[in-house]
Amino acid sequence: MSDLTIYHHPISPFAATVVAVANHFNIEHTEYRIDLAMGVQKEEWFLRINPAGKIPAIKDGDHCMGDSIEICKYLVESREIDTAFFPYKDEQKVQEIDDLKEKIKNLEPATLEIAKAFWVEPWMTGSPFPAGEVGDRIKQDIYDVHDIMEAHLVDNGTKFLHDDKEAGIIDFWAFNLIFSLVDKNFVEFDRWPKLQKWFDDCAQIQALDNIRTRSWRWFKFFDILFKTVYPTIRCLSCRTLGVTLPGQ
Ligand SMILES: N[C@@H](CCC(=O)N[C@@H](CS)C(=O)NCC(=O)O)C(=O)O
Repeated sequence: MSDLTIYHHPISPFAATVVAVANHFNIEHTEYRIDLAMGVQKEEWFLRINPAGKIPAIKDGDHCMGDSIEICKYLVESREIDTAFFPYKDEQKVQEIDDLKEKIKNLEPATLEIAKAFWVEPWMTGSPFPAGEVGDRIKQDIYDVHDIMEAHLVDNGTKFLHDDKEAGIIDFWAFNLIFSLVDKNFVEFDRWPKLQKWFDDCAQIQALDNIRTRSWRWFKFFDILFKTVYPTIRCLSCRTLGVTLPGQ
């Protein structure tokens, strides 16, 4: 058995990034699913692995850490995989990669906000979908990041975000976040042709295609759970108690 354990949840785009990178570089590992709905990420044993109480996290022998990009950097460096994916020996390139991440850092909160507002909350709590201006406002944050990525691809003239031939650490991270929204039809690329092309190129990479397919299956499973099982339970328990919840 491998000494590396990746703590994840199958519909977390951040965890998907780490699993995809481990698979891309054939890094032997074991996956451990954290039940986020049950709050396992806040249990004491897990907080010892990642004090932030979030997935992804890893335990590699005695070394524990969290944060998707930091984990990916660590995996590549500790296994001495010195490629354009993350050329850790080249200080200037590492700085460029960090600057790029900084430039599009809003991708993280914007993705979480859309997933929460358009998926988790409506299906889990029965609250209404954000429609019209409210919905547009929530999507605007991600579209601002799309603008930045489109401009970066045009200026850089590269196929991927920081290299022309090989997808890199930021491509893996950004692709996983973006497909989690694209596949649920929450966002589209009509106004961003370069970004669309970048997305299609990333989608050809085997490890990314595999994790996307797996996430999609789990998404369908949770969709059924949220759309049918939870509302039925809510409806039955409300009838029993004689109360009406918003959205019913
Ligand atoms: N910056 C972190 C974000 C990780 C994150 O937000 N993970 C979410 C799942 S998608 C989580 O664990 N949420 C549980 C919680 O906040 O209780 C990363 O890149 O790893």
